[in-house]
Amino acid sequence: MNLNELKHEGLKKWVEEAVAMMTPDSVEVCDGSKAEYDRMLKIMVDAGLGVPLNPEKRPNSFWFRSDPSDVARAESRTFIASKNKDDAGPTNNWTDPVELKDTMRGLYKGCMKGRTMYVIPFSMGPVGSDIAKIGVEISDSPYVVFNMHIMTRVGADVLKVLGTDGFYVPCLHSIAKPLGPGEKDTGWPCEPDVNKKYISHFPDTYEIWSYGSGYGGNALLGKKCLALRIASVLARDEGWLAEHMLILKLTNPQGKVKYIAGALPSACGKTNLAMLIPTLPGWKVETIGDDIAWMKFKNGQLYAINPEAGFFGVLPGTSDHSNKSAMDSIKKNTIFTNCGLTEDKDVWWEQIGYGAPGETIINWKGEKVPSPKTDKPVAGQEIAHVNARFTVPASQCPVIASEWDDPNGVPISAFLFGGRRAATIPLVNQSKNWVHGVFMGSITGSEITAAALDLKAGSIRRDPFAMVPFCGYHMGDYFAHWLKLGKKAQDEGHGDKLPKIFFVNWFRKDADGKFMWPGYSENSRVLAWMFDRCDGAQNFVETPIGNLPKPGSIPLPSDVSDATMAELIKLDVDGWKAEIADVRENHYSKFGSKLPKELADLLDVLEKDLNK
Ligand code: OXD
Ligand code: MN
Repeated sequence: MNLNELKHEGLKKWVEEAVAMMTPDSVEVCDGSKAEYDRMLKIMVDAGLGVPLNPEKRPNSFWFRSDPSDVARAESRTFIASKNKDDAGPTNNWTDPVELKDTMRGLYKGCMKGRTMYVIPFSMGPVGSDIAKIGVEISDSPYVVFNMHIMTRVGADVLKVLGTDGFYVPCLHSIAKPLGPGEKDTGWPCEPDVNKKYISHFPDTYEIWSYGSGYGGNALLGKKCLALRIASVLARDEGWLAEHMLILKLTNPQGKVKYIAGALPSACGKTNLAMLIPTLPGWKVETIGDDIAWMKFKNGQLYAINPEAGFFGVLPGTSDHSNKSAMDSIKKNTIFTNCGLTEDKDVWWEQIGYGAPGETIINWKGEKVPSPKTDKPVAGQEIAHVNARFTVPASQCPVIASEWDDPNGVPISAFLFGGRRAATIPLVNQSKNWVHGVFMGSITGSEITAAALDLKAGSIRRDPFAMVPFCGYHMGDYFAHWLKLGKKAQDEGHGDKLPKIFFVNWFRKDADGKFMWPGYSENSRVLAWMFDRCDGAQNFVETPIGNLPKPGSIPLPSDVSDATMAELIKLDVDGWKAEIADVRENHYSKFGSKLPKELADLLDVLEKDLNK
C-alpha cells in the first residue's frame, strides 16, 4: 500500500512531515500479510543480520543478535516529557518537551537516507474492541516490522477501523542515522552510545518518539511505550486501567472459572505464571496474556483484554520445568534474539534444561566458544544474554484460552501483586479491602532483575504495581486513580464486584540462601487458595497486613515441610516494621502532597497494629 491510499488526513499529514524530516528513499504502508512478514525477514537475512534456523528443528524461525548496547530497555534514556515537570513525578525522567523535540528533530533529520520508511498501522487489542486502541509506528527497521506483526495486530483492517478521523497514537522510531564515513558497521544498526538513545513520551499529546535503539521495548513501540506509558495516561484521562499485568484463566476441579490479572516486575516470572501447568489435581490454568492488561468497568464489572498478540519472553531460565507451555510455543515461527546458536542451527540458552549440543556454539556476542556441558550460567561468560528474548504469536501457546482475543474482554475476579523478596513478604496474603489493596500495592518492592540496562541487579527497589518503569505520569496521581475507580464502583453499588486483591512472593530464601518455595507449577496451590478466598472460603487468618492462609489451608508440595510453610505464611513483625520505616523514609516521602492521604494513614495504622 502506498501513502496516497491513506484515507485519514491527519495520519497522512503526519507521515508526510516525517518523510520530509527523515528523508527515506521510499515509503511503505504495511499490510500485515504473511508475504510482508517473509519479505522483512529476507531483508534482514540477506543483510547478514539474521540466521534462518534448522527447518527440521525450528521451522520458520530465525536467530538475531543485537549490538551489546542494545540488549534491554534503557530506563535512564526513557523520558516522560510532560509540559509540567510535576506531572511526570519522582519515578520518571522528566525533560522539557519543546527542548526534547528540538534535540530529537536534529537526530531524526535525514536519518532514513538510503533506507525504506515503514508505516505500521496496528491495533493494541482485538481490532474494533471497545477497550482496544490504534497506534501507527513509523520505523526504518524491518526487524521492528516483523516483530510488530507478531506482537500486535497490523494491517488494513486497522486502517478501516481508524476511518478518516479516528484517534491513533503516533509512534515515531528510527534505529539511527546512516553510518558516516569511516564509522564501523557493528552488524546491528543502532546508536551504540547508550547516552544518545532516546525513548521519549509526550503524555499531553499522547505521542511517542524513539531514536537509537532497534530492540525490544525501546523499538516495538506498541508494547511498553504505547500499551503502558501512554495508555496509563489515556486510562487516567478516560477512567480505565492500563496495567503491567498478566491475565490468566483459572478453572477449579468443579469446572468453575475465574480470571486473575497479576502484576510482577520484569523478569519475575509473569510469563511462567500465565502459562502454568498446575500440579494440584483437577485445576487448570489457561493464558489470556503474559505482560499487559487493559481493563474497563462495564456495568460495575471489570473486563480485561490482552492488548498484545504475541509474547516477548525472556529465554534464560525457560525450560520444560519452568514453562513447558512456552517451550512448546517456540518450536516454530519464532524470532530468537541474543541467545546461543548451535552447530546444527538450533538455539540454546542457560537453564534450558540440558547442556549445549556439539563442540562449539556462537554466543550472543557472535563469538564461537566451546559448548557448555551444563546449562548452569557462568557469570560473565553467558552464551545467551540474560535478557535474551523470544517473539512468538500468542496463538501458538498450547494453553492459550479460547477467549484470549474476545473483543469484550474477560471479567476479572482477582488481582495479584508481587515481587522478588528474599525475606519478610509472605508467600501470599489478601488485602482487607480495595483501599488496603491499593495501599499494599503502593509499597510493593522487588529485587532488581536484568530486564533494564542501567539498574544494579540484586538491590531492592519499590516498584508499586510493577509500574515504576511504565507509568506515564506521577505515581501519586496513579494511586489516586486506583482509589477513585474503587470508590466509584462502590458508590454505584458495585463494591461486591470489585476484584479481590492478593500479594504473592515466590522468592523467599532460607538462612542458607536457598529458595524455600519450589515455585513454577507448585504456585497453582496458591492460586487455588486465592480462588477459594474469592468465593468466601474460611481459609484465612486476619492479621495487620491482611488475610494470611490458615495453617493447613494450602496443601504442601512434597519438598516443603510444615515448618517451612509456617515460616512462609507467618507475619514477620520485625521485618514489617523495617519495611514501614523504609517505605516512609525512602518511598512515600518522594510523592509529597500527591500521596493520597488514605495511603499515608494506612501506613500509620499498620505501624500501630504491629506495635500492639
Ligand atoms: C518486558 C519487561 O519486556 O517488563 O515485559 O521488561
Ligand atoms: Mn513486562
